[in-house]
Amino acid sequence: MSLTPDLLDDDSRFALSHSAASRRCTALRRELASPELSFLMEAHNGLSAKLVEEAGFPGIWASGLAISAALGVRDNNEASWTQILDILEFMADATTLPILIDGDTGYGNFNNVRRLVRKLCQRGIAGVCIEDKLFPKTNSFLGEAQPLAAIDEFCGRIKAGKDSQTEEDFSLVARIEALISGHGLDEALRRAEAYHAAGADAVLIHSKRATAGEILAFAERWGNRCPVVIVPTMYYATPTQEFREAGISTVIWANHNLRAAMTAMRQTSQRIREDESIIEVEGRVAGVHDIFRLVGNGELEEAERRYLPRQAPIGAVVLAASRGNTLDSALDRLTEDRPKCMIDIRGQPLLRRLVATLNDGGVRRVTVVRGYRKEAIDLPGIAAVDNDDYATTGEAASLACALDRIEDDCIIVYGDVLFRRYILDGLIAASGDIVVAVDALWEKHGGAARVRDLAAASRRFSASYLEDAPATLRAIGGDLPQGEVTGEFIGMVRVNARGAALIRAEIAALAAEGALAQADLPVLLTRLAARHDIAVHYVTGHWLDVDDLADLAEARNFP
Ligand code: SPV
Ligand code: MG
Repeated sequence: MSLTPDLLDDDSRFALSHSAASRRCTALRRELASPELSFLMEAHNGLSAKLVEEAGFPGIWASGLAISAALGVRDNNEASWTQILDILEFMADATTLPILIDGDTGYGNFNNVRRLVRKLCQRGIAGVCIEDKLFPKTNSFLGEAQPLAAIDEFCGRIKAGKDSQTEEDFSLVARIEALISGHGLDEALRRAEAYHAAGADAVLIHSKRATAGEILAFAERWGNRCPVVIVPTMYYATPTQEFREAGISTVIWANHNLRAAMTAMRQTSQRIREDESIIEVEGRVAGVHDIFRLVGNGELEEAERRYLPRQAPIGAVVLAASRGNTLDSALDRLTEDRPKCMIDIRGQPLLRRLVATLNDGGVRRVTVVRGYRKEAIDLPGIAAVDNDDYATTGEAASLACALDRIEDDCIIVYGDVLFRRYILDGLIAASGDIVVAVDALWEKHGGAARVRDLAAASRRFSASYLEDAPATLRAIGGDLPQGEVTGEFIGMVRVNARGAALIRAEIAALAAEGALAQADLPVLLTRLAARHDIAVHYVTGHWLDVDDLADLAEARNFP
């Protein structure tokens, strides 16, 4: 079994994270010490750190210039050392690679270096590079003859850093700026000797010349007394093989991710600004799913499965294949070019409102069965299946088209219904394999001419707090004897996995009898009620279906 940090007690967790930090320190130390030429690649935040790892580099250079620039400030210690530390924490969390941080001058004297090194070890940073200049520093490629630190003072910083590391293999790289500041090779070698003697694990010899002559000369005279690190930003044309042959330990590609990002962002911004469109750049930029993959959304989904309370995913099948019942010619005209579910209700198609209520209630996978004017049903976030025989078939046949969508908990609902969210919540929470929503206040709802799916149940609605006897369905239909009617079916059903199986079987039976085409949802439910318990969930208003202009007006006032 592999141990994950969450399963461990505090001591073990400390040991584990401690060993992860140790592993990174050891990995960087190995890269520095190995006779092979190694490469560290610049990163300036968590994302670029991930990309460096993805590219296969063995380690990261957390460049002061790049981190500062990414923060929009100068490479002059304008970002505080703790702000840099925060960025480093994101970078360390984002990768498993060892990180060598560009620690500038150590942000002060020996005392600042001590605290810096302790904090770096705590955060799993594998090494620090400090340069023999004075705080606040200036980037090496700016100006001439920048003042250098006195050798003994800088050696104190090195010793203080090495004495403060809490990870055995933490590395301190001493950076020599003598060549940059115009002091020549002898001074560079004198400093290298002193820094090595003070305990530096490697020296970084920096140069701003366009050719590698002085670097190669340094390497030759230094004779590998300790590993040599270089930064060929300015002498970039030198073949890498020459560094290898010179016995260089590590090459730092110091700022190329930041510069590449600048070029890409500049071009992209300009293009979008000019085009007032993103169509041209779409194929040239990383896809959003690339982002999700890189930052590990897959792991989060897995963790959600492990840690969040289990909720069966709830789907919905919306029956919207027919043109829809209309009781007046005005509504007829509105449905000439679209099905009723696409009629506008205060700036939004009715179906969009219905889907929004479903989504708000946690119903995510919504499938709409289309038929009449199917091209008009074109909403984001829904799946569509088509009943192309919509003109000669009814709701049961439409439902049959979506049978593979009815699994686990699922709402089956007419496409021209609106209801308050709590009705959906209640239906989802109600127990029963198949539960139908029935309005007990049906007589108050709509005019006498309304076409109703009346329902008869084993008991009437009760407003009593104590009433908890289950109500089961006897039948749904337009012609039930008046005395038996206990409410009006509102066109919403909830099924669970067993209920879905019952519906599938009943649809198969209807098909076998040649009765599927003509069957509507009330017929299907009434047949099921004859042999199984279909639960009735009573509601009291707060829903409507759109059958005439009055309904439409009411719908337009619906919250
Ligand atoms: C950095 O990347 O911040 C460096 C290297 O220190 S350089 O910019 O070349 O000085
Ligand atoms: Mg720097």
